[in-house]
Amino acid sequence: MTSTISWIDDITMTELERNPYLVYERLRAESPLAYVPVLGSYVASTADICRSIATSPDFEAVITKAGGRTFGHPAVIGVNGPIHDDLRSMVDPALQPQEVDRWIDDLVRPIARRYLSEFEDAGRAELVGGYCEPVSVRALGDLLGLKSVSSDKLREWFHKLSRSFTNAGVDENGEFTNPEGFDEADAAKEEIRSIVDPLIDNWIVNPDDSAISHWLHDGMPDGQTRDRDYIYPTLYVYLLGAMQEPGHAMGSTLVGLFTRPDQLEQVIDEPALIPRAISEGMRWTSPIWSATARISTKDVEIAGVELPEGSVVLLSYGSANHDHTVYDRPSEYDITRPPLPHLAFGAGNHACAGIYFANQVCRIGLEELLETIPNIERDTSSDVEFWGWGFRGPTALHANWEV
Ligand code: 261
Repeated sequence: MTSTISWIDDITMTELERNPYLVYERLRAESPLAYVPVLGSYVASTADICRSIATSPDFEAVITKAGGRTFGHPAVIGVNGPIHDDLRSMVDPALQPQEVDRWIDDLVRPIARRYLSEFEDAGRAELVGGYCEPVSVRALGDLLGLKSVSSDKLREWFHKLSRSFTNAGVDENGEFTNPEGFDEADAAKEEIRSIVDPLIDNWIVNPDDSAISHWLHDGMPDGQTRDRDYIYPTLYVYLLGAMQEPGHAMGSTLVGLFTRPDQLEQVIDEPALIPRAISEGMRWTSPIWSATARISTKDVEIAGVELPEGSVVLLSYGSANHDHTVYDRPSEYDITRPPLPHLAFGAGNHACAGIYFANQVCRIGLEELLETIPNIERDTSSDVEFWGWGFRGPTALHANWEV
């Protein structure tokens, strides 16, 4: 038996986190369903393979190894069958479009205006930390019932959970190469429990309109509530992805628009184009770039690769959304491209539950920003840096305008 040393064996977490696009362009071309040693699992990188695995009866959901280490069990993204059905029945009601439409404007618009008022007269701002992230966490935090937790604290939590969840590097024995990378999230989870446990104690006896209160009570027999240990892993899913990703989506959409000043001007003149701009932003830099996985429930052959039962496959939707067989010039942000569906919210029975809510938060956030500061420009004295392989978005976005 001979073994071939491949460039795939040399992929590092650092290069994926800095810029996964070059590596993944080559994976799509040469090995679209590849075993990647540093990740300790298979990776699906094309639109076709991601979609077929996400919707296949021969696979079910599984949480990634670092994800499971971070969230514990049962997290909604990593369970199947009756537990998944129950967790979806717990989170879905508040996220239904006709429900969201009743309160989304009253929830998000005042939040957006409040953060804008902090810098609109300054003529300059760093929009990721000063606007996109605070609007994202405050909207969801208020919905969940975490009004007493500051936006800065919610931001700190998602950053710590995010770095831990994507601390995926393993050695040749499958052991984490950076076990200390989980420490900050372990500490954050302790802090989360110290703050949320007393809120739960109160919601058990005094239910209110907050989402977490509904998670505890809805669908339970009279006088019973869901166990908090059963709810926490899914709350961590929210405190990471649902807190972080609308902010990533707003930030990436703005960076994309700044690469096309003509299109930015069009969107400012015609705010009805904002949903199109957001959809293209999420295709261009998908916030959940490679954070979910499936496991084969039998031996299967996909794209010429024999996968034994029990093979874990990471769904790299951020790569699928740059598949040149689907999108022309995929690395360009362009709101005029044909509005083909993308995979930023996944597919199949584990597709995102918050798709409508997240889109509305982003829409209202960008409507308020562009209406208040229609002469906004990117501050070109510094470059925009993106970071992340599991989750991806701009780390900072400096803008300025005449006041
Ligand atoms: C709300 C979605 O959150 C996540 C999605 C995928 C991985 C981790 C998450 O927290």
